[in-house]
Amino acid sequence: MSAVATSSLDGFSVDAAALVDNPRQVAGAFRRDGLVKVKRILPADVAEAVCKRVHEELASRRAEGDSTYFGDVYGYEDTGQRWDLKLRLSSEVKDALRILLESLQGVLESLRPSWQLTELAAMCTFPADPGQPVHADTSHVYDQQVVTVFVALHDIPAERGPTKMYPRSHLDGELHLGLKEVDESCAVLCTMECGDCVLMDSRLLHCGTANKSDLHRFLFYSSWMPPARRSRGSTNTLLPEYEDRLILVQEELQSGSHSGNGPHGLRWMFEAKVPPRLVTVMT
Ligand SMILES: O=C(O)CCC(=O)C(=O)O
Ligand SMILES: [Fe+2]
Repeated sequence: MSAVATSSLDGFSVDAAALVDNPRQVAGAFRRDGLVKVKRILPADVAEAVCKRVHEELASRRAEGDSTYFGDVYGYEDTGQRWDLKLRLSSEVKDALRILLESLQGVLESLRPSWQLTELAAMCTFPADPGQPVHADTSHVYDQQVVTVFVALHDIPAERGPTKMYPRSHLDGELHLGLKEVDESCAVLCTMECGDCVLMDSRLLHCGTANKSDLHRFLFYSSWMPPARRSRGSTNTLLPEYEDRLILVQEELQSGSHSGNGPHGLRWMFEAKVPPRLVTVMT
């Protein structure tokens, strides 16, 4: 990590309750800054269950040696300290997604009317991972907004390799074209407690920092893009069976039904476009 002081993440943070009470305001801040940290969006036991699942899947996928289950993270898998593990929709992952989407639906709705799952994975680092170069996951010129939700599956203090982000860099053409350098004094280190998350616009400049601790660092992440558009770049860490299948749509409530909780009487569904149906994820 750079010796230059980083800015505080506090100015980009909200409590989970604010997402439900003021979704448009949070969406506005996200549009402007390219990131929002949400404190305690997942209960610790739900995050810990996903963490356990990631440990198990990572061990078995590595033993199998099948690269289908791993995303491309700048070749760091070669050193064995960084693994981008594609996840199945196990019961632990579904529980976590359902709770995340319940809180996030108002913000997502404020940004766009519908979304499609484009990544579902865990970014895992181990002690001595050197960290990544600063990058954007998608192009600010060619790609539409993709929202990535990074969830801490345990506490992530500075030495355990949190993600570093550069607020407002997602819309800065000169930065993206390499016409100027990132300003380290504006960077924020996304330290988190178990169950916190950071929403990131995938065009934002960011990097995983070095894991200087003697512990693993696991981030559970999902990314959402406008439906039926292929994203490019590294934003496609998704098992093939889920590609182009899982969408979030607004549905008019049946008259007399009061079960929906989105604004304007709309309700978010998580459904498969083709069988098998996975509506149960959101219900
Ligand atoms: O490890 C992290 O914190 C971020 C990972 C990342 O940005 C990537 O692999 O594209
Ligand atoms: Fe990235």
